[in-house]
Amino acid sequence: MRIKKGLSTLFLSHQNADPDAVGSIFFLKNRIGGDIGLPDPPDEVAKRLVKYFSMEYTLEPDLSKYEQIIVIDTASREQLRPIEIDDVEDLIVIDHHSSNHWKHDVIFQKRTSSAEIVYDLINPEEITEKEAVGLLAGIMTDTSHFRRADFQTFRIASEIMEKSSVKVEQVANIIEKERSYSEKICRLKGIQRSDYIEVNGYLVAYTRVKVFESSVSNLLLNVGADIGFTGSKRDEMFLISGRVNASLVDSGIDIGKIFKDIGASETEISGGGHEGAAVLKGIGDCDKYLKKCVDHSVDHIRKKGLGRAKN
Ligand SMILES: [Mn+2]
Repeated sequence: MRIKKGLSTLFLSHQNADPDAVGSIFFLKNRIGGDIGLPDPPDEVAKRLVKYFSMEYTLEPDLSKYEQIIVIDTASREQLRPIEIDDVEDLIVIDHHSSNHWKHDVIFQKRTSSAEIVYDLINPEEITEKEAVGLLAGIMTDTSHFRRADFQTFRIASEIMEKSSVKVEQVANIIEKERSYSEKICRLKGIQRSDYIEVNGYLVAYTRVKVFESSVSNLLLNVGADIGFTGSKRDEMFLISGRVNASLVDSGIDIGKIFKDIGASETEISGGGHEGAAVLKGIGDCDKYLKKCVDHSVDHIRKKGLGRAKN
């Protein structure tokens, strides 16, 4: 399984595409050419990148038109829905999520971002400013601004900066615009409506908002929760964003796996992501699944025998 130049190529990535997805696709598309398809519009931060790149994508790609399909930063085919993909011969999956469960061969590496994998795949001698911003944006957002970075992250970030003269601040200025008024309101309401339970000294907080679920889950951790869940519902659908702080991740709590397990037990639900950040979504009652998320994480804390003094 090799990426081939000269074939008509379609790039795909996951629902609610993040800067790692968009930045990695932009770079690879620049190098080998092709079209971009997404299941739904990108997340708020990735939208800023799309605008900066003047990147075009389609929400309803015709898969039969292409000789080669490259799926990036996507742990499972469920995360491409409503785009349905068969096991076509020239399907290439590039991913770094430990929850990856494609049955297909995957260019998988345990890296902190997909941007690092595509950079190493191409190993470019030169890199344009936009490419550099895209890759660095993916690396920075997937590592929480280098907090989860390892030595390979820094090697690649350093090479990209050396080859492009792009600095971290320039990327930060693009991806860190002031929060919109509606996001600020959602964050305030999220805190207002939040509740929490305590288990063995750990705080599990949960709340509901209409949008900006991941922003509100991050906020729950910022204000002191060890685990945060933010649910939203739209018509029949619900979406829950989950976050776990670094110390619980180090103790073996993996919210990506917890969500994947919940998703695997029911047909209308899918879940996945990273150890510290993941999404559960599907058709069903949001409150019921919020409670399920809380119950599962409490079980995991208890089963692992984790405990902490309340000081
Ligand atoms: Mn990623």
